[in-house]
Amino acid sequence: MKDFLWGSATASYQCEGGWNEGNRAISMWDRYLHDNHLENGDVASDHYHRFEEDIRMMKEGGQNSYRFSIAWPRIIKNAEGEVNQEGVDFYNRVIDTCLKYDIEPFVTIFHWDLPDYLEQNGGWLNRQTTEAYAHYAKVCFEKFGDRVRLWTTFNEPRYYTFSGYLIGNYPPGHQDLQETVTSSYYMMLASAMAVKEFRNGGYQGQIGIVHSFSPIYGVDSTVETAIAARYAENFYNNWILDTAALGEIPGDLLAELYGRCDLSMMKPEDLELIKSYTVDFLGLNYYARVMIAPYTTGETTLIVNNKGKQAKGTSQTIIKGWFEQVRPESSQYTEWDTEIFPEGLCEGIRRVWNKYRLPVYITENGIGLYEDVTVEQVDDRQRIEFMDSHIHAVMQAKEEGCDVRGYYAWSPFDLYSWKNGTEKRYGLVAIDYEDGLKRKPKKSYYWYRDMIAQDQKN
Ligand code: BGP
Repeated sequence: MKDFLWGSATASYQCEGGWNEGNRAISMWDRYLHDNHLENGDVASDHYHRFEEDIRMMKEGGQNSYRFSIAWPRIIKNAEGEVNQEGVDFYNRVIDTCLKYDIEPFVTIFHWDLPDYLEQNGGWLNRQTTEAYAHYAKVCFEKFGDRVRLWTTFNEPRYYTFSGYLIGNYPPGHQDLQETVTSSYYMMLASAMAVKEFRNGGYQGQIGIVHSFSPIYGVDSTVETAIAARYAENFYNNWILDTAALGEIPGDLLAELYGRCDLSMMKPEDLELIKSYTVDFLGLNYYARVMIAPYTTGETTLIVNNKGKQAKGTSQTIIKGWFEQVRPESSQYTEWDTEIFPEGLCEGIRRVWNKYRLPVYITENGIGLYEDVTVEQVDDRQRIEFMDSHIHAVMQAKEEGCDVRGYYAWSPFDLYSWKNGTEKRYGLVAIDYEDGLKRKPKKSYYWYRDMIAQDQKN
């Protein structure tokens, strides 16, 4: 299919390494992982030094776009907003390499690596971070806007704030509804501020936002389940998508939060700005759906657990009075407890397209697996099957008339998985961390290349 973007996606902290090179400031993840002696991304995939080889492999793998994020701590040195030229030079090289290989750069401005100097000052709980972000976004547009045509303000603000402030498994590791609401709000405000900078600067191209998208399915067709599903839609999806695309925080969500939280940070002039500066497109990261039932769990106030591989079958979200997540037992699950449900991607695109009528990109989709990468070629047929079924779902939605413009595999090569480290592998290309970070294409790499070639013939 001509013009369709076939690519793969990374995030700066997860692949670059070079954490103390190029005059880079410390990020909140450096501090958190170092202080807690957890596996970190100090070296990661060493993309900082090997991006040329990695991008060349994307080209040789038939891909025509690369989604990556800019590390804020590489670009802005300190709270005063001083620009780090070495960081700018690095991303100039990355972008120019993409263009040399005819690869469309698709740039995420923020993929979770907040500079530590801002985190120490309250991070996303502090309104000043929105101003700092707007300044940083403007610097990105000014420095790279002559060559980049596709921007997104944030990667997965919901996942980021829920993990950091509700579940507490990401830094800063809190469990507090008020903080979840405040940080979410400031991120969405900051997103609108970046869109404003982008529009006012008259840059080429388009700007969107990337959402961690879980289409909600009810267990049955009762009224109670429909009401629970609405709560879940607000909780998982609407507060990001409605706010970014329609310029409105869902009213029924605000009504629910009103008694429980202090909403005084939501100033009329902010809401005006959010209303005026909506996005051009939506990026959806799809890993799985969420199935819910009405809340029946007695005294539980809030359970959001995501224990990952150690506790397969125990991940669950329950919000008192709203809904509880249900595990469809007949489904298949990955080793990391993610349901495999490709139909949800097609249905999800339909819903998003019908509701917002904005172009959609599938900005992440992939499967995390344990793999022995010492072999000559990793035979990752499970990944091929996963991608094949999900790409079919995307194409079906497209054939039905949904405006889907691209698909990005997560990820082009193995990289650091937040908190899981390097044993959870997503790459089309294997990285042998024990053997000089050698790159070796997996079977899926060639499968993806051939699939793209076939599609481009049509
Ligand atoms: C998304 C993030 C990515 C990536 C992916 C896989 O939520 O945008 O950064 O990490 O999920 O998640 P994980 O590495 O936790 O399996």
